[in-house]
Amino acid sequence: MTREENSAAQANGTAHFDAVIVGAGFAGMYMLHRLRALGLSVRVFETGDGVGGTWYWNRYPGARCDVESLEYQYGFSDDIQREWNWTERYAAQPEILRYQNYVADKLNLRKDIQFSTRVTSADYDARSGEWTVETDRGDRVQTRFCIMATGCLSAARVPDFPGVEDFDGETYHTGAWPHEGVDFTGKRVGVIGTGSSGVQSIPIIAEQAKHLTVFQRTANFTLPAGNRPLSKEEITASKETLLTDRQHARETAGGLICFEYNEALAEEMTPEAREKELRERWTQGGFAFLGSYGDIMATKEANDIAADFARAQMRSVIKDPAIVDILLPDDHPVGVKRLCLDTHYLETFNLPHVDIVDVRANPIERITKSGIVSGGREYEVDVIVFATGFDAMTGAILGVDITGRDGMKLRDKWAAGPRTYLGLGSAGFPNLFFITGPGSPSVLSNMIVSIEQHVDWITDCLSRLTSGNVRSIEATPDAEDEWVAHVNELASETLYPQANSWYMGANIPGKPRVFMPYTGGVNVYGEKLAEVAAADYEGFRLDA
Ligand code: NA7
Repeated sequence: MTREENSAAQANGTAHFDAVIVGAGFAGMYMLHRLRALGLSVRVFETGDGVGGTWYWNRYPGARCDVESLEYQYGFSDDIQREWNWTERYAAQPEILRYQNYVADKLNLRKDIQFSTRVTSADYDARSGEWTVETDRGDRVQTRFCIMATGCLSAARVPDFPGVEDFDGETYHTGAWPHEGVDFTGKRVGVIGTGSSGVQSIPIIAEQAKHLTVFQRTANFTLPAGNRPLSKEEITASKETLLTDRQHARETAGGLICFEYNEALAEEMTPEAREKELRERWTQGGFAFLGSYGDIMATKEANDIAADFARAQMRSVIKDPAIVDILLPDDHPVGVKRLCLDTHYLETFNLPHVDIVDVRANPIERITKSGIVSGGREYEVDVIVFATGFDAMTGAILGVDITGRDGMKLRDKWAAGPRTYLGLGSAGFPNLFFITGPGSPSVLSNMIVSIEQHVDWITDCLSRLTSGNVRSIEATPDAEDEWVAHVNELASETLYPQANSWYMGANIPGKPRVFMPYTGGVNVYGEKLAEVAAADYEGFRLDA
């Protein structure tokens, strides 16, 4: 926009920025920091009244990251990593949110963030090459670059149960938890959902509730988190190596260095060696288990060995054989739905005041004034907790009405599933970027590593555009088609598509079944990003 156009826009009440960022979680915060350093004018819009994204909203009891805290932190700043001390192997939500607020203070980020504001639409005007962004607060701003830092698990979703509005008691969703907390003391509680949020919150809710009924649709593999306080020695040692560790993490498939993948194939190992590997990794806790041998996610036979081992461990904790039958997963390979890290989850079902209802066998029919009906029986409760997950990966992006070139709606373009080039951009939507978008490693990796990878790439790209007199960048349809096909092909070589997971959009009735993340690994993906940039953004069209 020329100076004259900018003045005219301001006279019309339309502010202009070089870049608008949607969302102030880990991605939006770092993106803002990098773009300000480039000298760009930036405005961040954030729905919450504080920074944090996922960690701002998910305040349910027991909320904790399933990636170790020493790896789940920014790696771009030596100062930040030296000043901040984590206390536990896996950080709890309040500690992560404190960290994000500390970073926001340190980098003075808030002055460019408009809180309590939801972006409602973004429209591209090909003539001016500008996006017009509107919000639910009546803002209307123009920007050259629009960056969706909206997160992969941020559109919380309550299933469309008939009668849900008739319920007389309290209802909560784990992903939009009240800031003042919830006291379950003396109450009959129903929790619907047994993904990570259910698995983390159920043991703590059970400590307070008079009675707890858990409604489970899919039995999940849970394995011990092995959480513990971090020692002073571990913290000190991590500070010496964090920046090199982060580089090292980018060279791994998962963006993690807390464990290594065993490359030997299951059939190349003796049964004793496999058992030893599985047991050690199970005891270590966390996702190391999935690295027990090289083909665990590739063949059913190899996966079955690990799944049987996991079921045996789980079975040993549960006392009642009838509950074993409900809690043990048997309809999907281990690891193809997100593994849930367990802290006293399975033991909770040994308590006399905790019941589990199999809603796969008896689906929830309706919610009444006083409870939940499944299998023709009403379970009376005072409180319902929906731990029912998110419209993952695309929900928050498509929650904004995005219109690109020639009036094309992103919602229409993605009606049969998301289409991106590299998970970063989509043909027909110039200068629009997604951070950790569908088609990138995102949720299959350490999110902070993937966020930094994308933010660094976008920053270099914008630097190239603004200094090189390039007005716009846009994925070409051919490059996008090839990338979508490549992502699908890689996924089809794994066991991932064999489960009804949110990775596949399968948790939302009517959502297209497409495996959304890139399974090739952060390392391979990073090489591709670097090649594309080195070839002057090959696969993108640059217009002067
Ligand atoms: P998830 O993992 O999507 O879990 C949601 C749970 O809710 C899961 O058990 C679902 O069963 C269940 N669900 C969803 N809809 C229904 C209906 N209609 N009836 C019964 N049960 C239902 O979300 P979380 O918040 O736990 O975790 C999200 C991610 O955050 C997690 O993977 C980590 O990466 C961190 P389903 O399995 O679909 O049969």
